[in-house]
Amino acid sequence: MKDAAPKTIYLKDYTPFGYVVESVHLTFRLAPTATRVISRIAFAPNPDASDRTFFLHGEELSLIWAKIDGQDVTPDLTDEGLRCTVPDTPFVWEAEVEISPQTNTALEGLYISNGMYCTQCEAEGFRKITYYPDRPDVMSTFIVRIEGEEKVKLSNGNPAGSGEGWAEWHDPWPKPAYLFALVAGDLVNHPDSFTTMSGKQVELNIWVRPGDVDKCAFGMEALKKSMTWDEEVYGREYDLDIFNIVAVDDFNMGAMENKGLNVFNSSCVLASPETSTDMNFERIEAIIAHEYFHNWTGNRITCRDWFQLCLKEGLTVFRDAQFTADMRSEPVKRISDVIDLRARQFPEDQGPLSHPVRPESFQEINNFYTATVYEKGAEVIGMLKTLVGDDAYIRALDLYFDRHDGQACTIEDWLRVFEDATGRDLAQFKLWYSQSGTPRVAVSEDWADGVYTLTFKQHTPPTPGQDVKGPKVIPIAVGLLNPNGDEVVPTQVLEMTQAEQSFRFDGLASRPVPSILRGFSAPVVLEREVSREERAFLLAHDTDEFNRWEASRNLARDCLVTMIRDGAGPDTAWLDGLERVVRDDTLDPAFRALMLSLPTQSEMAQVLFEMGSTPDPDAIWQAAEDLRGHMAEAWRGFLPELRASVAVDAPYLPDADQSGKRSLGSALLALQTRLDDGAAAQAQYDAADNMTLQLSALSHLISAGKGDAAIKAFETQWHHDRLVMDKWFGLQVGMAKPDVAVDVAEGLVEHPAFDMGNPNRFRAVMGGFAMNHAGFHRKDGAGYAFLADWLIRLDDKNPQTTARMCSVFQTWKRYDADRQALIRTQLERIKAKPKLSRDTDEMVSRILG
Ligand code: TYR
Repeated sequence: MKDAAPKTIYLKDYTPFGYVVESVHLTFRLAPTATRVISRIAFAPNPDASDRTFFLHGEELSLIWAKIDGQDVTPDLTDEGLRCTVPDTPFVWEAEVEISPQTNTALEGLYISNGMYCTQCEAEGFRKITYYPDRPDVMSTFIVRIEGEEKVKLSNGNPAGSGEGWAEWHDPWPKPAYLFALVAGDLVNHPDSFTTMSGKQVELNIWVRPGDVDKCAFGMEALKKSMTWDEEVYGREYDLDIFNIVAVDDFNMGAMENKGLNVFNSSCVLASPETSTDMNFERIEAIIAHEYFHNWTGNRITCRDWFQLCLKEGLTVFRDAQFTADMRSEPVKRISDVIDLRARQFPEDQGPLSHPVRPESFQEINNFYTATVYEKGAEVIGMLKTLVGDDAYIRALDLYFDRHDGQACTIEDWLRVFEDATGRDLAQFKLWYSQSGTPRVAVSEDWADGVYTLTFKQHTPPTPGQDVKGPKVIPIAVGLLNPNGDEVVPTQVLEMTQAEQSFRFDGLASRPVPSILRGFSAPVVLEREVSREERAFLLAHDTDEFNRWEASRNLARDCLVTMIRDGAGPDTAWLDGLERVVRDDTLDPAFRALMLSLPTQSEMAQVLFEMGSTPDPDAIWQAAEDLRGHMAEAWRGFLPELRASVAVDAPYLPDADQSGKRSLGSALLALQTRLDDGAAAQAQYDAADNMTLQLSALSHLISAGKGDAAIKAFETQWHHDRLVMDKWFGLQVGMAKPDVAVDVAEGLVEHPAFDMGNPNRFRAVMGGFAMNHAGFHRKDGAGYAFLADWLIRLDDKNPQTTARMCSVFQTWKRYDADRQALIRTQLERIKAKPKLSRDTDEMVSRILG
């Protein structure tokens, strides 16, 4: 809790800790409100450090006693830790503390979720467990003894014995404290095993509450696929005898890569066809892979300090995206990732929360687990791979693992392996890590005497704390088509390094049509005057699926803009082109479904804002409605038949093929619902034997205003299942008509199953509400006030989730003066809350600017 002025921590101030930790021995005596933690830690002076201050982090701990080399000591205690005089030779620190997992609602450190003990230590939760140098560059082996009556008691590493009321674990791999984990409870497991590439047997387990054991099989398969993939693609083998995954109901994030003991938000691991959608399955597969891949990129090689977070997260997101592309469809994965990047990272990078992929300062590190660090961090690695080529990328990664195994590293270390493996100078490329903001790249072209020239100008607008930016290295993948639609220059990567730069193409028979930024080869905004005809041409002919999709997306944006601003009718030429793609059964249904998904209302608000118009959320909503209505009418003749042609009549599988068909079917059903008063959606709802079909029908019924019966039926069917009920909460408020969204949200928080202490439930309602663009931005400000009330309420209990949710206000400067004033009032009201957490205080202050 903030008492004094919040303290800012700077990257430039890094110094190593004065001591190395040679071993850690922990004993836990579990009790809900009085758990005892006894630590024995061997320290030695660190020859690489000059400052010998002995400071151990510790928060919300009651110190019972402390000893150095067996002698009682009395350290100086503060709210943040302790200081003590210590010998200048190796010594053993011992201490006993008491903590209260039962009352830990912040879900950091050791807490109890649904009767089960679990921990979350990243980034700085270990200091709520015992006194320790809680920083990622202090690494040690751990021996952990757990005492308690719980049937199952787990920690990191390999099992090292157990008996009545105790279990011991040894982790032989040195690790920072943020990777520590402990779980204890009456859990059951879904067991399996894996033989690694060198023939070692690894025991695998997914641990869950007794009722959930039938929802583990998919996660287990995903784990084994991930293990195989990391061996085959990166040559990385697993390094312990056992790998445990635990599902936890109350969790602030998605999942956590603790060494040998991954802890998952139950929504990110439990799956069954009846309770999970295709999207859930795909996400679970990706998150299991992500956490597993961290074993090498994060655990074996970790971060020197939290400014280097992207070193493990950007790389691991990049790796999990490669994995998903290999398991499913590469273009579909790429398009979906770009949709997500634009929806979450672009607004961040273009607003008051903008920060570099490697930030240079923070007050609360929890606030920097962002789309910029994760997703833009992954884009930066994708660009690096594009620039050096696939073979050199693998050589650089091999060097990275060889050189840095067992170390806590920096972005400088990371870039140096690429420089050493390729001979390239990456000094300019490094700007991607230090400069915030989304670069804008303007394109112009010239055609004369058989020479075609593309000229690019790059510019990155100012962002908080960074007024002037230098030009970055931007890989621009380009292909050229001739007027017949044949590709005359296949994809090549233009390497832009200057503020303005031209590239020539000789020997062309006629003026080509360019396909620029294929595969979204860099996270930039392309600025180019393109006629509708040219976009329609690319929609019909581009060989790059991403750019084919992009052409249609741009046509959709243009169409919506003219409808909103000029009251024009829809662009029927684009719709004809779109119809051809949607009906082309040689194309992957998943791709066709993506072609059908329209820009979100929030995306349209950003588009209008960038064009210099003030977005009106009601007008945006209306235009999207009109456009969908028009599409439904225009396609009335073939909708039912096309939908029937992609119906799956085989037992449910969550694979790319079936889920692509269901996704296209759902997009078509959305349109059909506008024509038949919900009859087809209700029929799908009634017949559904899997959650994907059931939920898509429910969502279309709700948005048509015909959902009342299905909402009731759904609740009756699923009231016992927390994860399914999260969907029920989120969908009702997310799909509600804008004029009733606030009322729906107010009703849902009165529901007996609304539980603000459970982050999934809180996010389902509040996140779902904020996604309801026009509902949230209701003109009278009722939406803003509602959300602010709940953020104020949650802050005392769970600062991390509160702070994260504040980011829904980050785009506030897009809107009209009245709405801005209403939002400002709410932000100031949050800011004025007594005892506001450091997390929320930092977020609100940055958003206010
Ligand atoms: N390191 C985790 C991941 O991305 C994310 C995480 C971060 C989880 C902080 C929890 C947390 O408190 O895989």
